[in-house]
Amino acid sequence: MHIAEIVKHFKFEGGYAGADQLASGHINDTYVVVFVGAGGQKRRYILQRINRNVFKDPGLLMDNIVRVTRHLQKRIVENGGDPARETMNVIPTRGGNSYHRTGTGDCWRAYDFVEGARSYQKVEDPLQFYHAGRAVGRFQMLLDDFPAGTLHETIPGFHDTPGRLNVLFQAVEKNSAGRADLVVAEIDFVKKRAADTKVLVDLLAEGKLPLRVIHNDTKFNNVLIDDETGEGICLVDLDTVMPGLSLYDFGDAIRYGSSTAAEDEPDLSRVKMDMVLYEQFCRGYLQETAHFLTPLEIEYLPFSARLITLECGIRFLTDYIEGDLYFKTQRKDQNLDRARTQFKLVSDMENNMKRMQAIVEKYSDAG
Ligand code: GN1
Ligand code: MG
Repeated sequence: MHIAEIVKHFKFEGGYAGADQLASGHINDTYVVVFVGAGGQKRRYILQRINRNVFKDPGLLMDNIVRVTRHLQKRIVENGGDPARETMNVIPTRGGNSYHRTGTGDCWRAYDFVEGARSYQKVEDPLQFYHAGRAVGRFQMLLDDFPAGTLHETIPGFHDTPGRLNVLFQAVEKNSAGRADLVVAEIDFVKKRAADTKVLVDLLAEGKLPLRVIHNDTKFNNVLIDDETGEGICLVDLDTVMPGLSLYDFGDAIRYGSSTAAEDEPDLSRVKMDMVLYEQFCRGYLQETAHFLTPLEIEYLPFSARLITLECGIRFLTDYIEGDLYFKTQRKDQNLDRARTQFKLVSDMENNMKRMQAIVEKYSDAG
């Protein structure tokens, strides 16, 4: 595939001057493409190939993204913000579509590149995580009047945790890569927590928790941080924007950002739940959301971090057992390492539950 060919299909300004591939995502292929205008000025864009193994219907996915980013633009303008910077903006194709399909069926889409900002793989300073909390909270706040039920469920059952557990059990049963015997302890860890997997889906089914528009992938490296102010500008990676629970976004952000180590750290003695980071995220998140979240949503925030971390561990473990078919891997046992870090964090959170609850109470009272 030639990037120089793909870029011709998009409404980019200037002449194509090159592309760099970004290596961080587990799912799509991402490039930064550079264009140069007549006066020599550079303009950058994000170009991505959508992973068709994960996203079966790119049209529905892009429809979600276009509608949500339009809504964000409107609300940002109403609030006196800068819509070119505080949300991702889709660049259409020359034919006016939100994505380009090649002759071989690959699907590509493009965004404006937000200059003067970057994302980080790891939190470098607790204040950064406070700003990430504000960015995640603001995303939910700006979408609180969007009719969540009208969005497409592009990955059905994305946070159906009991469903994810069943898929794990099926993978163990099938043992297609012959790895199930290597992870008996991990499977046992999950089995002991099977009851937890039902808690939030049951509350949703009973109508006790509201369905909202959520991002579904609030890892710290999906928050753009302003180079000058250090503030969280906006969330990137909007592929999984779908209807869901606010709790999932909070939980996923804590899962990834509050860990003292990388998601795939092989040395578990380095993996811990950092309570200082947890507190900073809560402070930022609740500053933006305490006024509209329901009391039950607030009550379940600490639990959601534990649950989403367990769920992500279940997904990594399943993929390991199935022979690494879903998440990109760069080395042997990477998915197993990922699963193990998640389970270590779950244990840590279980031991810290009381403190995690007290911190949420502290910042929601002020809200
Ligand atoms: C995947 O796209 P990326 O790499 O940020 C995954 C998330 C997981 C995450 C774990 C569509 O996210 O659900 O939480 O990896 N995305 C999808 O790092 O499955
Ligand atoms: Mg993603």
